[in-house]
Amino acid sequence: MRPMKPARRHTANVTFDNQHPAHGDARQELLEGLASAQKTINPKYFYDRKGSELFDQITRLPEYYPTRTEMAILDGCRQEIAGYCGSGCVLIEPGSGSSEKVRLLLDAVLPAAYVPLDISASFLQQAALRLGEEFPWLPIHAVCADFAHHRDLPGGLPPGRRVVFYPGSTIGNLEPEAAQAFLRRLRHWIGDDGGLLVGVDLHKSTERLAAAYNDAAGVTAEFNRNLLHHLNRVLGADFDPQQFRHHAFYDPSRRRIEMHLVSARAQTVRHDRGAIRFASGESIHTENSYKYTHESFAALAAGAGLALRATWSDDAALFAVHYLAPEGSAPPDG
Ligand code: SAH
Ligand code: AVI
Repeated sequence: MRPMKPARRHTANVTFDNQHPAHGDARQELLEGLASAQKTINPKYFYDRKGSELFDQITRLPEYYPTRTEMAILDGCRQEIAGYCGSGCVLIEPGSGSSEKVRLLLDAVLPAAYVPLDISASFLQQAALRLGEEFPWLPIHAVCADFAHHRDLPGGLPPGRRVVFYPGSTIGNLEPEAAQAFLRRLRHWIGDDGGLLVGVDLHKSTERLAAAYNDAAGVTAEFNRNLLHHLNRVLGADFDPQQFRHHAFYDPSRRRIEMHLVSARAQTVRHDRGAIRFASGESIHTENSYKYTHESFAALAAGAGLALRATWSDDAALFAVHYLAPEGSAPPDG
């Protein structure tokens, strides 16, 4: 990844604000993770341009039920959801990716503005421009940033009730304590009168979950290994992705999918400031994807000062969409 200078670009109803973190921050974080006893990389590093494209392919795989299930829920309940959001709100989406899901809500919610927030700069910019052409009435303020670093909402947004749209169970990629801290931050973003529409993947059979992260076409494996190409660019390293095997499994006791890259042999990877040694079979832990029940998610949200106002799910109870509001705040019609 080449470092990108902060930039602001305008195209009709779309602005693009590039606040991508500096290259040096990423280097330090990555090297620290690779120096720990269990080598670990933050899953946000999946999302270079190629990683965002591969994730898009994952969302269309037969085994990966979350995307189509959540889209069906949003599609079926959009009017009810709009009632909670309230028209004229400012809709903010952390981890917006292709901004595919928000399309299902826009004509019902009629927000005053949409703020897609993502770490994958060129993918975000292109997605925002496409959305802007499709919805010319909608002001779009795209912000490329690491959402974990933003204590406050990006500046320069229009006034209006803040509603955060956080679909895809992206919250599941955070450790529960970090997820709760992030919800607390979102609670701060939305103020006392805002809301949060969040998509959560549900705990279910180990077989179903393991299949979703071990697709027959091998796209998830490619997504996992693509991380090493990203690392090669950031660290000036010589990882050979073919020397690492994709490994994903569900741990029902912790209710999480774990993804790893397992070294196929003993090997030394060089980077521009040193070397990293791998024993045969040693892994880099690349992602956790936590699954929740309605109760465990409600408890997580309560710890962040947010109360469940509504829950929508599919008949097979694969996925849930929750509307949360600050505890003690008035209901939408109150
Ligand atoms: N919301 C979309 C995409 C989910 S994939 C959907 O529901 O399908 C997760 C998205 O979050 C990716 O687009 C990725 O680039 C983004 N992302 C992950 N970690 C991030 C971080 N720390 N800051 C900003 N964006 C992040
Ligand atoms: C973005 N996130 C919610 C996906 C997930 O299911 O945890 C990322 C992913 N990893 C492998 N497949 C999809």
